[in-house]
Amino acid sequence: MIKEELQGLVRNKLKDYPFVVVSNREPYIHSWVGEEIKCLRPASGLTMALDPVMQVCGGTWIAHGSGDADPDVVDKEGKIQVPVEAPRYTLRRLWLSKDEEAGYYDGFSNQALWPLCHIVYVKPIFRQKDWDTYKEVNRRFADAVHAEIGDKAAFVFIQDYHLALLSRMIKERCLNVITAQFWHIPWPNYEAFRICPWKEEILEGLLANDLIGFHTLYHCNNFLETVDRVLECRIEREKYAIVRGGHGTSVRAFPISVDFAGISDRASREEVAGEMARLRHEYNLRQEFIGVGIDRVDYTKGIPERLKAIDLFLSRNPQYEGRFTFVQAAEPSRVHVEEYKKINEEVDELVEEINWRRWRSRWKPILYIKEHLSPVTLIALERLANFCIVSPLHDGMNLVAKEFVSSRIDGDGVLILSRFAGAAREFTDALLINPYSVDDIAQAIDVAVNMPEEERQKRMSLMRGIVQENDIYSWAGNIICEIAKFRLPVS
Ligand code: GDG
Repeated sequence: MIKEELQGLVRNKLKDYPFVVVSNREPYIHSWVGEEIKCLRPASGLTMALDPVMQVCGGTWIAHGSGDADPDVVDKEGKIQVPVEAPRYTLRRLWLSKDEEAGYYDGFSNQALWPLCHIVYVKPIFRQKDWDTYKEVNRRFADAVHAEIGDKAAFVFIQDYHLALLSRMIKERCLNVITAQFWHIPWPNYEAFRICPWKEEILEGLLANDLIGFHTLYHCNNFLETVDRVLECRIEREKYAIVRGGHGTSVRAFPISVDFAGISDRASREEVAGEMARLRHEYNLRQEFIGVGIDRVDYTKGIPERLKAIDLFLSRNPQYEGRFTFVQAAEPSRVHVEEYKKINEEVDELVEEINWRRWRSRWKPILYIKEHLSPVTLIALERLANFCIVSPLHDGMNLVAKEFVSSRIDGDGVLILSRFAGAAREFTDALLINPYSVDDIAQAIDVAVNMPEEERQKRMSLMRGIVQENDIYSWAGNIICEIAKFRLPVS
């Protein structure tokens, strides 16, 4: 879908009703750098995907203001027009105290719900205090939504697992509102979910929505099954709907995507060519084979397994020594959480150990770039690579896979992709791997570096076709069409 079509759809379907997006993470962060304020884009799949949609739809995005310069650039209601250089929508920032952040974000969201939903054998931690803070912060978001729309009829689009109780709280405050929620991470099976001490409240909170979206039908089925086992309700399986207390919630799969045309266009620009030259020069990236991985440093992303696979590949194929470099771009995230400190240390040590054992003269097998990179640098890295490894142990979708494909305007490059990423459902032409098997990843690297050009081009062309057809605008368009089916509220 093209942007203009989405614009038309929004006008036609949502009419003049206010459209409000709510998420924990904000799409733009203002930070002090010396005497200057800089505006950054966070490394987050959710914000990367939704920002282009909001730029087309307009409206208000309510999110936690997390930058140290955020309060310095907003008006008295916490609002700023973004993108700053060419404003298209309003960002309304909500402020959280350190204790609120610790309990709601680091605590319940990231130490309980995140591991609970991903099932990668990291034990969820359920603390009563974190849960209480999570509820309190959800209430604060509901107050912010109420302050934004009052009693006006409106559509509210809630994002992710940080705000599971929000829809219910909004509906207690605002009478004329339709809410939809998109759950960006996997929904686990009932056996995994049942250990949550507050499972009933979470499900009741979610069922206040008129529509709930997941990336895959598999997650929708897990959700229906969980609700069926936990709550008194009617499941209408053929309609993918749940009725509880007279209120109906539709459950649908909407595989998220990226701005294919925007990325492809950017990839063809001079600034990306310049950045590719800079990277080659600065990091001495002149080897015959370049691999790339781009991730937030998270224990779900399978980074250690991938690095061990590079090591195994080189042990089995010593002829590639000096001819092969793997670039791992890694942005630290959730650094206050213990498990994230551990994964950071594990990756640091692994890179150091493999490079120490294998280096020769100016060559090291792994180039580890542990910093926030600009979108131009990320596209340049993707274009430089012969192959990209996306190896999460479990992932709702994984946008890096789709960004890699979108940036390959040359139609070349091989994608090595985890079977346990939502993206694997669409990318059957990637080299699909079991990310728990180092051997499997090493074999896929072997296949990637030996794949004939014709086959690479064929596979890449099929994958590009898929993202082009199902881009982020069609994702948003499909959700908007679904939301608009509900009784439009009366102003
Ligand atoms: C959640 C779900 C789902 C990475 N490093 C930098 C940077 N990134 C960008 C990537 C990509 C995004 O961050 C990461 O997106 P993912 O989809 O891989 O993962 P999560 O953040 O875990 O997202 C996931 C997603 O929500 C959307 O629904 O796909 O399954 O877990 O866009 O390019 N961006 C910048 N600098 C970096 O250094 N600017």
